[in-house]
This record gives sequence, C-alpha cells and structure tokens, in this order.
Amino acid sequence: MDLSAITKHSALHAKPSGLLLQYGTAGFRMKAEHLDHIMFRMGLLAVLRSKQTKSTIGVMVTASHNPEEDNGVKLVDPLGEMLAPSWEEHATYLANAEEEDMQRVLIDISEKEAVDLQQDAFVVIGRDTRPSSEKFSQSVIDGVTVLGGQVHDYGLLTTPQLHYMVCCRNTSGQYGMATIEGYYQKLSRAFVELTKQASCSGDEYRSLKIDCANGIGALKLKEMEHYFSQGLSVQLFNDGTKGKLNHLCGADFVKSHQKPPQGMEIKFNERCCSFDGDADRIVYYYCDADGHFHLIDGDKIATLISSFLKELLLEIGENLNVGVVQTAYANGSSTRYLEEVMKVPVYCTKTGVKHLHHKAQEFDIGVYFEANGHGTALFSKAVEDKINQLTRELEDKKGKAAKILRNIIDLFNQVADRKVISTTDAERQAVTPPGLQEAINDLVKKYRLSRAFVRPSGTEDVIRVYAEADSQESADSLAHEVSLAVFDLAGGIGERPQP
Ligand code: G16
Repeated sequence: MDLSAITKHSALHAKPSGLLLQYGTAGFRMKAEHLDHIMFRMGLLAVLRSKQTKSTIGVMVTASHNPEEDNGVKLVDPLGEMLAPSWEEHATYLANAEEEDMQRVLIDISEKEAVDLQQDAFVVIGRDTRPSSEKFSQSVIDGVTVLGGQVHDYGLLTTPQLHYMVCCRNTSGQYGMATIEGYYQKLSRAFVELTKQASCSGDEYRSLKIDCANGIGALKLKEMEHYFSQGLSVQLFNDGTKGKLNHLCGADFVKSHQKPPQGMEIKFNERCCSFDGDADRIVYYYCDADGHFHLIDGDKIATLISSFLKELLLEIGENLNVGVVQTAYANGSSTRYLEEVMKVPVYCTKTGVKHLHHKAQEFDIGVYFEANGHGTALFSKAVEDKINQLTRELEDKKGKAAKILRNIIDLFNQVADRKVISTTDAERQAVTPPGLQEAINDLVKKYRLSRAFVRPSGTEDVIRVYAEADSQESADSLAHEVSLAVFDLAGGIGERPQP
C-alpha cells in the first residue's frame, strides 16, 4: 500500500471536522454536502474487501427514497448481497477516522481481516440520477485507484442492476452476462415466456402505468421497454423530465400517503405501480369501480407470490420448505393470513433488506418483502437444480408448472440524536427511553385489533412510528397518540406532532 499517496489523496476529500457517521440500514446517507470524504473512503474499503474475498465488490452511489439533496453509498458483497456486518463496522471506523489516522486505520482493518495486500482488487460502480452522484462516483474511483484497485464504472444504474453485475462477475457469467444488455435480455426473456404461459390474455392484463419517482427507473425502463414489449406495454409517469426526485411521487410517497403519486390519473381497472429513487422498491395499486384507492404493498406482494409458488409446487407434486420473512411493519392481518390460511411459516426480522435476505436463505424457497416494497424470492441451489431437471422430465400440466417456476427463478433478481430510542424483539419493543414502551402498550389497549411500535430510522434523521387498528381513523389516531408519547418521552424537537 502506498501510504503517502493515501494521505495526499485523502486530504483532497477531507472529512469535515467533528462529523461522525454510521453505516446504517442501507449504507451511509445524509445531506450530499457532507459526503465527499465518505465516497473516497468507501472506495478504499471496497478495495480491501475485494482483496480479502478475491472477488469483485460493488459500490452504489444513491440515497434511494431520500430527498434529492441527500445522497449515500452502499457496498455490495461478492454474490450481490449486502455488505457483511463485520465490514459495516469497519466502514464506520474508516468513515470517522481523522485525516492523520487514515493510514493506521487502513492497516488495522487489513490486519484484522487478514487482507493480502498483494492481491488484485476489482470494484464496479453504479450511481443514481441525483445531481451530486456523478461527482461522488469520481470520489469513489479516486479511493479505489489510490489503493491500486481496478474499476469499472457502469455510470447510471438502478440498485438491482448493480447487484446483478456484481453477481455475474463473481460467478464467471453463470448468473448472466455482466452487461446492461445481459440484464435486459435475461429478465425480459423470462418475463415474456411467463406471459405466454399465463392464462389471462386481455389487453388490460398487459398494460401498466409506472410512476418512476423522477429517478433512474425511468431511464432504464426506456432502454428496456422494447425487450419485453411482446409481454407488456408500459406508460411512464414522473420520468424525471420535470419533477424533483421522490417529490410527491415514488413508492415511499404512495405507501405512506396511501394515494396515487402526483401527475398520474387512475381509471377503474388500470394497473399501476411506483418505484423509488433507485428502483429497488415497487408497490402496485388500482382504483375500484367506486374510485377507492387500493394498495398492493410488500405484504400483499409476498402473499401473492407465496400463494402462486405453493400452487405450482402442488401441481408438480414437490413438497418444498417455503417460508416468508417480514419486518415489524408487516400488517398483522397479512401475517395471520399467511400463517393460518396459507399455512406458511412467517418470520420477523429487523428492518433492512440484509436481515430479511439472510433469514430467507434458510428455506428451500424464501420469500421476503418489507411492507415498503423491497423484496424478492430466493431459491436454494438444490431447488433450482431440481426444477431444471423437472422442466426436462415432466410433461403436460406438470411440465408447464415446472417451466413457469423455471422462468420465475430467472425473473426474480435474487441478489439482492434519534439513537435515544433503542429497540429489541425485531424492533417491536422500545427498550429506551424508560417508560416509552409502557406508554405505547397503554395506548394500544385503547384500540381494537391494534399494534404500534417506534424505531429510529437507519436512513433519515427521524423516528418512525407504526400503528395499525381496525379502521383507518383508529390507526391515524393511535399513530398520533404514539408520536406524542415519543415527542414527550424521547425529547422531541420542534413543533409537537399534529394529528
Ligand atoms: C432502505 C433499506 C430498507 C429499509 C429502508 C427504510 O431502503 O434498504 O431495507 O426498509 O431503507 O429504512 P429506515 O426505516 O431504517 O429508514 P431504501 O429504499 O431507502 O434503500
């Protein structure tokens, strides 16, 4: 390692003094103006991780659902999964090192993780459409090159596309071609095949209105559209030509306001969906004949996917171990339905795709979704091999079900001072400050079929309050009462929460 070069380059990406940041739910996130040093340092860290794993590592520059002024960065591990927890700690350690300690911290991490510094390193980079993202990618590249790593900059990419590229490169192309073309071809082929096998064929089933959150999803869908046009015609909204990223649109807005995004009129029977800023969340919705809005969020998507998979498995006569993983945000009735009607075991983990993904890997088929629309289904290698074999052996209805499963496997991209409040039990119980959980318990008792919890966000400087009850009115009122309890007991700042 050329330590003097690191010191010199690091000074060009100097850390604002006193700024302490933590690798959170999805990497580092905050106002873009404070992040340049983090980008450079994550370039350095990606090189160490690449040397240690002898694999390609991904770096994604994005702040996803956060406002346009924010930015962020996350590292992607060799099989397209989120960074390993011990390396998240190293990321925080390196992010907070003072300039004069940079060399020592890098050596420290290398020693702890037995990194062979002579090993080659390769890092791939993607970025979203935020105004600050291009410059930040350059800072990541500076970090990678100063440590002697090689870089491939994919430029503008969605987060799932970057995960895909990393996985392809580390499986010598077995998962697919590590190009944007390869991504479009793999997914579109599986999708078009599936639509050919589908029993419903009317035009209304083959058109979709898509709210792209004024983000990268719009650019990528425009590139991809002609690959799948045989199976689906799409109409794009909030495509970034005028509105601001994630402003009054996108999956987070639609999910939390339970209404359509700005700029999209929905007629009865039209199918609609929203992405978030880096296109790794999706929620669907429609309006019924009375004009009422209906949301198909992550909970419902997980239920639909697992029911469909169970039907197909029944058809081919395979009794596989299917499990669903949710977070505390999952609506209680979706959990009850899955467990009691579908007879599928349901597990609850902490918020963050990394936690759900990890748990889902324990099953033959693990379906995981956060209510906010992040998720996928994971198929174990043994199941994938079995389904490939059945696709060749089975005929008629069974053969058709096996082929549908085969295409589903290809279609699902499988890769995949608020701290005053601390939580336990997969974030469903507040441990501190004292008295808060008791106050929430008392409030919950006042409403029928209700549940509520609070947790510090890992991506924004806010406390999230979740409430459910037997009517919208009761849920809103419970949420308000819980936010007042948080405000009073956890030292809220600014105005008291309004109903
Ligand atoms: C990220 C994570 C998600 C998480 C969300 C909100 O999503 O990847 O797993 O649900 O943040 O997290 P929190 O409630 O801790 O702020 P995204 O789409 O912003 O990358």
